[in-house]
Amino acid sequence: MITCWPHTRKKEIAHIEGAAVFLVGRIFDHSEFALAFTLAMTNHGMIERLEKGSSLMSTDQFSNHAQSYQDDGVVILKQALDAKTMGMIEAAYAWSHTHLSGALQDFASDPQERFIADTGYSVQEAVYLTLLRESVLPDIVSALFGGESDVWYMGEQIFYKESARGTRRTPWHQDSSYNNYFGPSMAALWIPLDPIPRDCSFEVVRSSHMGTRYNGSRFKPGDDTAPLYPVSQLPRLPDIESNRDDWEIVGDALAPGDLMAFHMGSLHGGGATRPGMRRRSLTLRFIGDDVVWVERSDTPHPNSSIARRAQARASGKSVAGASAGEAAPAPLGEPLWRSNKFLRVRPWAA
Ligand SMILES: O=C(O)CCC(=O)C(=O)O
Repeated sequence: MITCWPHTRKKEIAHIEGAAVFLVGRIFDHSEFALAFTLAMTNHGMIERLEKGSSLMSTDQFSNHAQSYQDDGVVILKQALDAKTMGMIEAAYAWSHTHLSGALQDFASDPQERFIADTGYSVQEAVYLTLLRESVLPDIVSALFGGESDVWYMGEQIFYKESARGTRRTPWHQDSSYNNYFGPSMAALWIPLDPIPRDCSFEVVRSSHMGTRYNGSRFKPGDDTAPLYPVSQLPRLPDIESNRDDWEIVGDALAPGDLMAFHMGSLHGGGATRPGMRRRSLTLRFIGDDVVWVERSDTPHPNSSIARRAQARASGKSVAGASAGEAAPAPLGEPLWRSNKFLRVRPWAA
């Protein structure tokens, strides 16, 4: 039997809010395995604001978000990071931006636009080691996972957008379409390094981590839903941007010190930037002990960033993890952490 997590259009979400739903099962492309998930009985608030000027959130405060994180696949944490942590984040971002890798993705839609993303797994670099060992970020992830699981680091991604005329949107997509692992305990921390107005901010479709998994976007200028996999059973991404009212979109104006945590199966995208504006963000990805290798055998479009990433890896360049179109380093269904390929960050693997 195949049981899917519920679809995530607004009207359908209304059916699951306020009710306890026990769901077993999940399709991971061609493979299937069971997951158990209990959804909240309460109609929860997703965004909790701290008083401006208050000190760091305590671990308890992060734990208070665990249920809404599991239900919604996203939480916004305002002023969760102090100046010291932001200094560590700035240092890590600066290192990545000055050491662009073979996995560099250029998404600019015209020559004047600067819109790049770069992905790495830089645990050999002091700035990343310090950030992972000493900052509160892995503790936030541990709390959002419910405090029971160890936490492993999967790699970082920087985004940089700047143009005199403004940059295009980051197309809606799910990270899970690009990777060959999945499970309940997955978290990406999206951390802005510049103040970001609401219309330029990062956005996530609420509870979409429990819905359909779509074909990826290959970020083609002028066609945001152009499929990553030309031949695939995964349905083409819906045109969320043209039908925003049909989707429960979570986002807010953000400032340094804020962050958004999202499940890597969530539909997410990023606003266009305004003329002259610079928007820098760092995404850090983590998993818990219930994340397993899944099949992702579709062949990515040759003119896609994911294909270029695979080529970079094949030519010996350091590129994070394993991704779509590449063989999993361990048997399907096996927890990732057993591969010993990823740094355990909580408890710290001294
Ligand atoms: O910053 C953005 O606009 C998009 C970020 C994103 O897609 C990610 O962090 O996975």
